Amino acid sequence: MLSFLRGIHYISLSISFITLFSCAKTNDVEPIANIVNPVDTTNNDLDTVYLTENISGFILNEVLYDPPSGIVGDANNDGVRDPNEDEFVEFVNISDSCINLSGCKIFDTENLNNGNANHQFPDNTFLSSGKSLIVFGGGTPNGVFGNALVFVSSNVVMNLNNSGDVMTLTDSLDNVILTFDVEPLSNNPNESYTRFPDLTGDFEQHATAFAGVLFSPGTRIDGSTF
Ligand SMILES: [Ca+2]
Ligand SMILES: [Ca+2]
Ligand SMILES: [Ca+2]
Ligand SMILES: [Ca+2]
Repeated sequence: MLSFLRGIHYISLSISFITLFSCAKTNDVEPIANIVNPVDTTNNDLDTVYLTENISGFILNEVLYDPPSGIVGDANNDGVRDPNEDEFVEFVNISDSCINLSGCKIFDTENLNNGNANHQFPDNTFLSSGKSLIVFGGGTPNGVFGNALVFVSSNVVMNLNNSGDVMTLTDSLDNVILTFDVEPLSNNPNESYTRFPDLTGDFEQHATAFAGVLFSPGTRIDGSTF
């Protein structure tokens, strides 16, 4: 475990240099030598921080665990509707910092129990303040998606069971950052659940929130960019 932490420490120091270039507006990189507890203490709104339990403002805004039937369910826009590949989760960085997601992981219940992440964000994954990020279950996403950072699940499809499942996001040290429980909403909606209003509201079915539109990966419910 100690050697593992040393490895993380080494990687974090390496990334700190890259950070300066990946978030162009960064002029005050939060000291990350204290990787176990890297609280954002800077005030200039332009720093870069790791996603940890101590960072607020990383919002889960939309979840499509039940892609609609037929080609309208082709959420990743690769020409094929697939019940697992077209699943997605959408996050938005509403903090005033650039967030480093390197090494953060996404699990469904089954894989949380066996310790194998469905998705792990690669090194040098930085989400700028105000920007969105989506992770599709799989496939070959095709489109702009509101200029979001776009990923496909790196290890295995997310497989968020319509009948009940929990999506868990952890930081790079395996601390749980947030969870989304499908169970209270497990009504096979054939559309996504989105916060309504975006970012601040409770989760509602997307077509109810906005005039029959079934999902909006990377954008606000009305298709505009974050
Ligand atoms: Ca599903
Ligand atoms: Ca597709
Ligand atoms: Ca599952
Ligand atoms: Ca959306």
